[in-house]
Amino acid sequence: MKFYKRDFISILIVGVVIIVFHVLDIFPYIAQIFKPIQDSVYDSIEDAGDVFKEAEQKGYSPEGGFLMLSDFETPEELQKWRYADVILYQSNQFVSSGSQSGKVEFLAHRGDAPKLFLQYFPKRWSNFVALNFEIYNPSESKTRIILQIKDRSEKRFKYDLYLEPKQWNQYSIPIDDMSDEIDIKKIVDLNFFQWKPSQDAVVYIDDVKLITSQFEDQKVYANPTQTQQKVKNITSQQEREITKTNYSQGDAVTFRVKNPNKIGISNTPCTGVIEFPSGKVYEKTILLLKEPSGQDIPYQIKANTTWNDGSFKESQIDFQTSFKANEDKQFALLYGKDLAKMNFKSGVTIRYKENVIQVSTGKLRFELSKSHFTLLDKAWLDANGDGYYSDNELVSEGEDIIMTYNGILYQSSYDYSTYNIEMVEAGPLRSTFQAEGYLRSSSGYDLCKFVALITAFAEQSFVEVSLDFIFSRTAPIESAAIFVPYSEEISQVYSPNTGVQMDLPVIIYQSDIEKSEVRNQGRKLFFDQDLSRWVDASNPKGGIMVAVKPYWDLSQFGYYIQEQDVTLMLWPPFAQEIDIKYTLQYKMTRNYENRRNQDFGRTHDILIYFHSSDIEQLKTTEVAEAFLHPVTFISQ
Ligand SMILES: [Ca+2]
Ligand SMILES: [Ca+2]
Repeated sequence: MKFYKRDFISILIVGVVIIVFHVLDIFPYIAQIFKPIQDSVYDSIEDAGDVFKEAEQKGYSPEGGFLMLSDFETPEELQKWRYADVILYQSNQFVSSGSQSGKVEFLAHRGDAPKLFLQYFPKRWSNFVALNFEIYNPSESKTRIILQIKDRSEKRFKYDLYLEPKQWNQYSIPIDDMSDEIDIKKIVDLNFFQWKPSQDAVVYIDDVKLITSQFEDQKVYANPTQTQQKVKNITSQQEREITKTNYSQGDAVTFRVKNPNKIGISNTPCTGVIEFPSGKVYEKTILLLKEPSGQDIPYQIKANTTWNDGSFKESQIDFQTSFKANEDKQFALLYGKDLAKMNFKSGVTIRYKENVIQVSTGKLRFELSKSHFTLLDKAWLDANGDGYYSDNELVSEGEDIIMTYNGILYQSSYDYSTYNIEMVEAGPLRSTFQAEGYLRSSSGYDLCKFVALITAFAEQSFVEVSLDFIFSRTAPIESAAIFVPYSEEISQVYSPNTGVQMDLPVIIYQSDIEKSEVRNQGRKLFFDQDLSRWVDASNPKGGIMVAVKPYWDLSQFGYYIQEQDVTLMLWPPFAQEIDIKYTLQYKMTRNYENRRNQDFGRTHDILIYFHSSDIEQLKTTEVAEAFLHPVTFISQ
């Protein structure tokens, strides 16, 4: 099948990129030069999978966005460093992360420059955005240390570190700044030294790492001092806004985005495709996205197609912005070398753990199981906004896709053998994972294949799930459902066209075109209109909204809500059996309003939104409508 092939190729490409970048490039290099500690850190270099897994456990976290060069946690760490007129110990006296740091004594009156060299690191730094490290100065006065980085041709990048007394000094030095002076693909020396010190000096060093654009530190950095002008505080709130707005008016692509809804929508994720002229925008070209007001806003961009010279042609851009009712806004994307780069921290954090992939958006944290598909295996909503996800903020656990055929349940959660999950897109504003497997019975029989794209957005507490069911044989299905448990007790259910329901359980069901009904406690209420494509189940403290866009052109669907779960009935059991293979062949509309992952041939787009108290349904309505009727891009 066409889709399957493309799908397979994209996974293959992602796989190859990961292997090429992380294994061929960095790992063997480290393995080769890491001789003294190779055995303890990288056990089996032959097997890429093992190395990757092993490395994840040892703090090499490409997905977390950093390569730890030295954290001083083990005695072997000291072997990573070489020193001249310096004494280096492991110490737990002042520690910035973990339980150990490196205590460094620079000895006076020996050589001109007591020096500490890092011996093992990748030479290619172009894949990273900054060198991060922290130094504690225990003395009473400011201490000066010099960071020096050399490339193969002995060119030097020097950087004065004026360490504030009695505190950790946190540095994040942009690789871009180094690239003006040295070749960042051929770094051979990284050292810290003092120049002709008049007395011995002690400092503590920790957490030396190279970070990628995916890196997000939870800690708030201390303000860099005035003298450290090149130091970029990558995690401050201001950085998320604008750092520099001085740009020379030059090349730009303008485009308009329209909100088709009769209500205003705030901070809605916008995804669209824009086209650049030939020879203008390359991977490293600095771009600034301007709101109509002139303000710079964060964006995420990738080329879908390129011109012959490799410059970006059709490119997908993601950002978030607010619209008034039916508003149509014009944006400008400026490019050119005179622009000052805008820096913003990644809003979506991804951590690979042993059994799950953990995704945090700043509002919602969820886990995707690595062993079987339970949609969001667990989800937490930071309801009190304190930046932590506490146990009592767990909102859902153990979701499932369930179909029934011949009276037997087939569930996504039963497939432990063919199931696979991959990250297919990652960025500061949006990250997407692809899961696939089979709907399987408890006795191990498969009904159909499923592919799901799960998309998370920075600072949002909703997740989009695009689903595709692939049937290789005819099977009259009795029902198809998404089961979403909610951790708190649900006390009311709202769906716009059928009103508020207080008695649970309740079935809200569209039986035919412009015919819907509400069933609870043996009663049936009929409505002469289509059931709305979203439902909210809540209590006074919070709730869960589920919305669906079915791309199969069938009128029946519904919701079944019990006290602690919401079931989205993609095909309700009250309707007749349905031959989905036939449906997928002849009853599909391919008119996708969703521009996200637009090449994906889906049967359904689903939104799961967790929220805190919203009795008026204001924000919930906004989120639902923006999902069902997303903003449209109008190119000029
Ligand atoms: Ca440490
Ligand atoms: Ca919290």
